[in-house]
Amino acid sequence: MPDLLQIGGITDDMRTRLEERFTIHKVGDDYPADAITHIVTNGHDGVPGPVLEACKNAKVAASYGVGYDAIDTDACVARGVLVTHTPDVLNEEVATTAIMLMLTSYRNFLSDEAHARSGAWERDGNAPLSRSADGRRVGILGLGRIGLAIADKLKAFGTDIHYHTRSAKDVPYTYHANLVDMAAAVDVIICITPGGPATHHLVNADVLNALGAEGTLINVSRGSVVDEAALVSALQDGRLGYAALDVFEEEPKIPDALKSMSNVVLLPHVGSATHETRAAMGNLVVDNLLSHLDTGRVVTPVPECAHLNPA
Ligand code: A2R
Repeated sequence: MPDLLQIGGITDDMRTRLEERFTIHKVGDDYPADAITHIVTNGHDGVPGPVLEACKNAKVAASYGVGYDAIDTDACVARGVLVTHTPDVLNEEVATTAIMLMLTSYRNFLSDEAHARSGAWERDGNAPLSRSADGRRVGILGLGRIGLAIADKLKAFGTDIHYHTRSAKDVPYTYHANLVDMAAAVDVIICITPGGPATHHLVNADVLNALGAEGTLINVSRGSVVDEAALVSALQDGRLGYAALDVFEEEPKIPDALKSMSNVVLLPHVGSATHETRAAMGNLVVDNLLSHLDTGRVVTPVPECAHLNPA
């Protein structure tokens, strides 16, 4: 059986399917680098440079996740390694996470829940009023597969939808070629671009200032897209009103300053983390690897590697 290198964790279902066709080796153990033909990894661990260099005969690196900014695709292409990811199967889940972050922030559900649970309702009376999430102006930063799913779900809330991407799309939403201009025109920004150098600190102090003292920043993309130090400072100064975040620059570290703010909602990068969606993602990872074994082709190559996939 061909040799597969496992970087990071895989689910039991993935292991069961993979073990039928591969001998699995783990990256922390002694592994026969020359024999490795396939690699399974994830969007957090990627494929470390020394591993890629050691696995000279690797043909495929299949990543569990849609974002692959942790993988050096140029280095993979140079070595003929096809990188795959898991687009589409997580669109609805990540979109739901974004909507839940927005609703939680606007409606103060976390403090309301604590008010009910702690007995404060009986003791002190009603919880404070919150802000309505209906009829808001929302700017989606990155209107791709997930961004479009977010827009669809927002329609249920009578949202006026704006977006910023590098090129305008054929959609009935308001396009802003300039991100600061969009920030000034909306109540909420939802970040859902890929990570990596092209989007690093796209949301900077200027964007946060334009979003303003009543504005809300939501991030379900990558921590690197937002300048976290500028975010903390804008929230501390009251230049930005609220933030609701699923991703951070130094995961799993979250700045203490954010943890202490009541106008901030924090999640531990759970955008796609349901049994159903993770199972679909795991299946797609395995489908990519098995398809390569059976046909030489993969199912969902990342765009940078698509030319390596035989026609
Ligand atoms: O810029 P465009 O027209 O290529 O639109 C893409 C946009 N985007 C950007 N927008 C502004 N400035 C940039 N530098 C920039 N780079 C990319 O992000 C497109 O509308 C969107 C990405 O869409 P998809 O490739 O379909 O990605 P998907 O599946 O929606 O996932 C987005 C990210 C993942 O990479 C993970 O980091 C996270 O969501 O889960």
